[in-house]
Amino acid sequence: MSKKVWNKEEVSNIFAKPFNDLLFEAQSIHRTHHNPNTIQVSTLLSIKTGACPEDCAYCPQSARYDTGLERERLLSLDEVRTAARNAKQQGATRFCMGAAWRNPTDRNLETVIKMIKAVQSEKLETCVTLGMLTEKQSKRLAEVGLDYYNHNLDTSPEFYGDIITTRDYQDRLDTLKHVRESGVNVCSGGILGMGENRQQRVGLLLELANLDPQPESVPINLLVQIEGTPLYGTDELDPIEFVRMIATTRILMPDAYIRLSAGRESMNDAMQALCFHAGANSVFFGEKLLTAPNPDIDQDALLFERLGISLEAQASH
Ligand code: SAM
Ligand code: DTB
Ligand code: SF4
Repeated sequence: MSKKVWNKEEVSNIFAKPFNDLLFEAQSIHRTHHNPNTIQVSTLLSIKTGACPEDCAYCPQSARYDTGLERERLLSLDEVRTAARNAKQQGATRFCMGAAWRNPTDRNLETVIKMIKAVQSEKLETCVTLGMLTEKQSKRLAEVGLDYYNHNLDTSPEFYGDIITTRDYQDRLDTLKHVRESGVNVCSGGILGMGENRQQRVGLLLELANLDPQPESVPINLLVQIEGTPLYGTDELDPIEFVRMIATTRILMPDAYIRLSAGRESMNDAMQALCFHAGANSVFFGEKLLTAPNPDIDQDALLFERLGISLEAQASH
């Protein structure tokens, strides 16, 4: 069967449905493809922080903005191992390592591969986000058994140039193609609350949903506003609009894990509960994302208990 190709009008119509219809449809699809009462948990670790040459207007790690962030050297294998053990103990099934690079050098990649192997031996799924990858680098990651590569499209092609000028949309699509063709699972999503309009949110979803095959994992981030970045002071997004985004993502990509990613610190419990009802079924666990704060584990555990949500079982490999 050939894959459905979504068009702008169809996606806009779903996004704009009456809220109750939208949530009902999203929840109905969600429960035919996933257990509605479990959530997958990943933990993030920044293995190389700050001093990034790129100019992503949201990012505290860009060298171009004074955000007060300390530049850090690449973490040691021991530091990675300790963090992975903690994550596992706290219930994470996947460990995601991020580096503030435009792209890794081949030498960087070999260092990260040692880290991936250390995480694998803790019996966790592995994910890395290192910037752009060549075809050869993707194959190398596939060879060592990396489970997921995260590379976000971030926003629609139309709005992209307002946010990043140091690499273009096609570069991102090329990296995703290399990852897909190498056999590593694709994790790709975007950020809301950057001053984009509804059509631009639809534009991001259109790009993601029309990837063939669709990403296995789709992180939807709410901008964490960091003082010193160009997007600091952007008007806050209407929470209802954010929930609509999650529901539309679920309808368009029924099999994907949809991760309620950055920005949970600024959401109240009711908004997060609505996001889970709309089809989000993954979060980042732990006090820190890469550099920005995240709810603490106890607070999340309490929320999940109140919602009757349990954590997806840890991988047996
Ligand atoms: N440097 C690599 C890259 O950009 O591909 C990997 C790390 S980068 C920090 C990973 C993702 O984090 C970005 O693509 C963006 O979607 C997200 N991100 C960064 N800063 C953010 C912020 N302030 N709020 C929300 N999401 C953010
Ligand atoms: C993603 O979409 N969100 C995560 C992960 N992929 C790498 C990163 C969020 C970063 C938030 C800002 C910070 O912690 O510096
Ligand atoms: Fe660098 Fe990634 Fe931040 Fe962009 S999002 S400035 S590439 S660390």
